[in-house]
Amino acid sequence: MKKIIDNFLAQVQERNQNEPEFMQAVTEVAENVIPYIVENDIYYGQNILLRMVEPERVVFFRVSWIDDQNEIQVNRGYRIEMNSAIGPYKGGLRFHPSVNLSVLKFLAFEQVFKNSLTTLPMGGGKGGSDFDPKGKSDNEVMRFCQSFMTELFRHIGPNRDIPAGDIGVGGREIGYLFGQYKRLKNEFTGVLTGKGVSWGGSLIRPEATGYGVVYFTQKMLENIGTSLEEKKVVISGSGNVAQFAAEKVIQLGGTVSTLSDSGGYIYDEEGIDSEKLDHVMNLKSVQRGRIQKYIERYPNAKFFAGKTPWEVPCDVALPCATQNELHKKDAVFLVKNGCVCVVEGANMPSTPEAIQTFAKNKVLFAPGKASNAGGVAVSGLEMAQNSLRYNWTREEVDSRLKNIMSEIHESCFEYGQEDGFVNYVKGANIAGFVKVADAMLAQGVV
Ligand code: NDP
Ligand code: 2IT
Repeated sequence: MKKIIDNFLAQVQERNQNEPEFMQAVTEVAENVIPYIVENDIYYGQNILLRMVEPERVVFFRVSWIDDQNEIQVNRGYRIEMNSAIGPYKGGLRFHPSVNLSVLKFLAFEQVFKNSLTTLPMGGGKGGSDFDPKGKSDNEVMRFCQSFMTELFRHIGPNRDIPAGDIGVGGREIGYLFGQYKRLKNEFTGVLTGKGVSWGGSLIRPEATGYGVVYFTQKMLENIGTSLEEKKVVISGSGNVAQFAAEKVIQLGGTVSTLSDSGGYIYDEEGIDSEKLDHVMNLKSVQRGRIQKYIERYPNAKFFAGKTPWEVPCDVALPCATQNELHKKDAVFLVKNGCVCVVEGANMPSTPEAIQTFAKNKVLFAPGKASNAGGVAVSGLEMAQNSLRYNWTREEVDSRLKNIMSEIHESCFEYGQEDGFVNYVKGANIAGFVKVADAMLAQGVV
């Protein structure tokens, strides 16, 4: 079996030189899915995984725009249309200087499995730019978004490809992107998700990823006979996902001790309660400031520059910032300090060596493609509401989100059994694969 997997990965590597993040995501899937393919006659000999690692289409374009000093700036824009077997391409846009083809291909590849797990009819895609919104004025961000959409609009559509937010793309950016799409097409359609509620957005979409992560955590803990109540929770990031994960942990009686950004982490031993979290939300999302400023308002808390929060003792860890932010040494710290459950809010935040460390030590571990699927799931519900030309209430959307997270947990449970333990990585990869592979087989050689 190892030889089959190695041969497959060598073939993919040969075609995708200098794409380490993409290879990392493919390797994890191949290790779980190839043994399953070999065991199951209908998939064997169909080169199905080789087809799945090749994007259906990649769009790569120039984005020129004029900054506030009247200088012409040039960025790169991308959209990876990975797989449309079970629905139109769906996935976020990331604006961050680290964006490149490898990062977006790993995200698009994971999105295919994640969207399949949601039970909703969505294919997988991802896009973005190396544009850095940090330190830019609202007008600069608007001009960038308008220029970006002036090319992207011809490739997307409500039945073709439906982008949304990700790192660096929130409500403000979705607004500018939507406005430009509408001008260019002269059509008001649900072409993007994460829209404002007064112009086609869904209630609970901003909260959905973070809430979903915590609903999934609840299910994992329930399964070992415990709950989030009185648990100490360490969270990284302080953006959209981290903020609403923290909000839900607090609502469910857990204590949130840390939050972070690319400058370092804050540790508040007394716990970040809802009033303090409101302050963080204002600091990060309104003032667009640094998390370090938290200690000016709450001087009992400490700031650790340039560090990640995994050295803080906890019961539950929720990495919610970015890829490869939790390494083997961090996993060793978490195990040593008694952490029982790690649930990914970000996409691929744990390195393969960290995941192995969790597995070896029987720490419950959920991969982002399962545990952070609540965001894209509510995007799917936003698309459904747009098609119906109707809006569901908060309670309706939240209850559907809870059900979806519970069903994803069930799928991981069904496909991830291993010696009386649930291997959520294996469960998510196989359950996500089966639905897409069956659709691809039914649709012929595509
Ligand atoms: P935001 O832009 O709102 O926040 C990102 C957070 O992560 C910020 O605190 C940011 O710090 C930190 N961060 C980003 N890049 C780095 C880096 N290279 N090193 C250290 N810290 C970093 O993004 P989201 O909260 O939306 O996304 C967070 C993660 O969740 C990403 O992995 C994303 O793909 C994933 N995700 C998002 C979903 C969504 O619906 N938004 C859905 C599913 C997954 P700083 O402010 O200093 O940059
Ligand atoms: O990684 C993700 O799932 C997202 N950024 C959300 C994608 C979406 O289409 O809502």
